[in-house]
Amino acid sequence: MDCSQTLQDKIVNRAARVGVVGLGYVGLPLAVEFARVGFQVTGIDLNESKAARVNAGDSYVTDVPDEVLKPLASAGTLRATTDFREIAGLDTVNICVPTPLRKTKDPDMSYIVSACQEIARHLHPGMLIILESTTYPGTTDELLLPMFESGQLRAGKDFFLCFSPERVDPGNPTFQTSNIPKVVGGVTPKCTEMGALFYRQALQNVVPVSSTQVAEMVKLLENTFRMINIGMVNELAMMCDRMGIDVWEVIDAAATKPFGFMPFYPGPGLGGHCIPIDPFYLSWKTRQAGIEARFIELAGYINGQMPHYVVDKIQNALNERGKALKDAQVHVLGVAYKKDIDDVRESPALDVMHLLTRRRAKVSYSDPFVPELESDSLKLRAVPLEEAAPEADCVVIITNHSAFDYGRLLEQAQLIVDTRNAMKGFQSPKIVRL
Ligand code: SAJ
Repeated sequence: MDCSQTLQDKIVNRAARVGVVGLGYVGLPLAVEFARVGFQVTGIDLNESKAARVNAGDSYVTDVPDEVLKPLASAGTLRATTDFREIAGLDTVNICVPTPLRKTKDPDMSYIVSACQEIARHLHPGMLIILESTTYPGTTDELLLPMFESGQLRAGKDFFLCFSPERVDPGNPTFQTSNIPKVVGGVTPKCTEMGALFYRQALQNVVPVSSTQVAEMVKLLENTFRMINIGMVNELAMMCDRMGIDVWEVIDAAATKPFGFMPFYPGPGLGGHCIPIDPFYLSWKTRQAGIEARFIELAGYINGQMPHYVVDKIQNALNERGKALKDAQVHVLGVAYKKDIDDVRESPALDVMHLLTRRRAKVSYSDPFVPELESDSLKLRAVPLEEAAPEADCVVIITNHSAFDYGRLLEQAQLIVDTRNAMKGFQSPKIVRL
């Protein structure tokens, strides 16, 4: 029997030994989904403490509650290790490692390359390998395939290679890994079939596409779409501000259009490890092909300007009240990159806090999800809002967590700069909106 039939049987019978490399906010939920439907899953991560916490059933990913992880860890259906040699005993491997940008805005492929070097070392006939990390179109065929075909094994015959974009929306109460449609494209049609068969065992809706490039590009379209529209609405906010028009009212009224419109909202800048970053994987690749991705560059510039715009707004608001920004006590409300999560990666709050410090303001913060914060010269512990609000010359709302009591804030604060329209419904001369 050829190895594809063997692998298909193992997948359908749940006998395939599943591996996930990278146990972050993408990898851990994925590993859990396959363990929940009865696969023996091995998570592989460089980080000893992550592996130990998974094996103890102690989740560090908001979307994976302990009560879900613990039974799987105790039963041994999901176990974690730092030992890449375990790949030799696996039938499938999903690669869910970070794809950051270098300072030069070029893709940093080092995590993918080192994971694939380990996989190539232990590659054996009958394996299915799927890259999930967001990357430029062509990565799977141009970078991974040669690494895996360096020996005698050939894709589509001896092993199967696909790309499938991760679409995790951290903190989304409705859409989680199991019910988010899963796009998958293979190096060959047989690879696509194998990848789709694999995902169908644990996920509700699988969307096969004709190639790895299409699957890679799908993800970049999705996130570039968001980044550019956020940039456009940030620019609109600056226009409306200059013309004395309430941009929030404009957007809410435009959103009544039942077709052909999707609301995006201005904010203090673009945070997270995807939206501010992924589009630059696309612009980097298109530049190699001699095409300038001007929309991406422009939106990147505008979104990058928003922290400066917010600090100017704080300075002007203090000015109008006869206070200088220098030596003013500015309290930041919410430092995570978006509401109701604990992740501060690329958070615009960090940029705002650095800029305030550079302009000699005294900075403190409250965030129920982030007890302490360390970023370059910033080293702060969260302060309860009840304590900080009455003492601050200005409170700036950067992340509109649901847990904050905005009515109480209005009673206590002298001045509120609101970058998220969190004070919607309150009218007061104390409130300055984007
Ligand atoms: N933001 C705005 N205005 C908006 C929407 C978002 O300023 O109208 C800001 C947010 O505050 C945040 C950043 O943009 O700082 C990113 O927000 P996000 O809602 O895109 O959240 P992410 O990056 O956690 O998740 C996104 C996913 N979100 C949605 O589809 C709603 C999705 O695009 C991807 O699955 C995910 O990135 C990813 O991993 O690629």
